[in-house]
Amino acid sequence: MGTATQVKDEALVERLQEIARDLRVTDIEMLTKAGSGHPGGTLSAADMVAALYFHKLRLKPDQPDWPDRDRFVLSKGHCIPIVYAALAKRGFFDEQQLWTLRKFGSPLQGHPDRIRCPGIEAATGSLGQGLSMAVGMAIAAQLDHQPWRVYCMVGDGESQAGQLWEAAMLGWTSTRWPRSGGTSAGTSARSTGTTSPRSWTRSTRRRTSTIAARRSSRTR
Ligand SMILES: Cc1ncc(C[n+]2csc(CCOP(=O)(O)OP(=O)(O)O)c2C)c(N)n1
Repeated sequence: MGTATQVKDEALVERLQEIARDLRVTDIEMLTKAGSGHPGGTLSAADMVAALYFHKLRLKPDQPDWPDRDRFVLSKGHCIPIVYAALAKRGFFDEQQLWTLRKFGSPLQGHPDRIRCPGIEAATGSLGQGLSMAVGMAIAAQLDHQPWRVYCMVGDGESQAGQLWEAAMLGWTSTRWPRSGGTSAGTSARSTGTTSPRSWTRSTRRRTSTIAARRSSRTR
């Protein structure tokens, strides 16, 4: 049984590697045609983008706003061309659109446009903000007892932004909020605390102002 699973996984990995290779080629062609962009960050994201769009994410390309879809937030928004390549390959829009990257009036801009480009969940590009949006979406799903999941990709340089740490803290804390009735958010089994979002906000505010007061007394 172990061997059979292994073979199946190898076939999947091989298929995803092939897709990632195609995405890389498309990415470089797009950037070359546009005459600008971020080859390093886009190429390094290819494997994960292939795994997300061709294995993990539950999506309906003909219905980009399907309410139960999984969400993907590319926090390092400057790397969006590799996602455009994946979206076109999945059928969210015509592949010919790819050659309009960064052109005036195109829905495929150098940073993602949630309103104009199908399949985009968040307008990102100002580094450090995407995880906050993703955590907000995940909390919304959790509070509404929705089954969809949220994935977020951040850059290693971007990880130095303090806002990311704050978003991670909020995400972790939200797994401790109690859920009334529903069990669908995936984290409900881990729900052990008795904190409600409102009382959590109050106590965090108190803790934050205590830390700020301590800091200012140290600097005096
Ligand atoms: C708040 C903010 N500061 C600066 C930039 C400019 N900027 C664009 S890409 C980049 C480097 C990002 O590095 P990393 O997060 O490691 O991403 P990768 O190397 O994967 O492209 C910077 C500083 C920005 N987009 N947002």
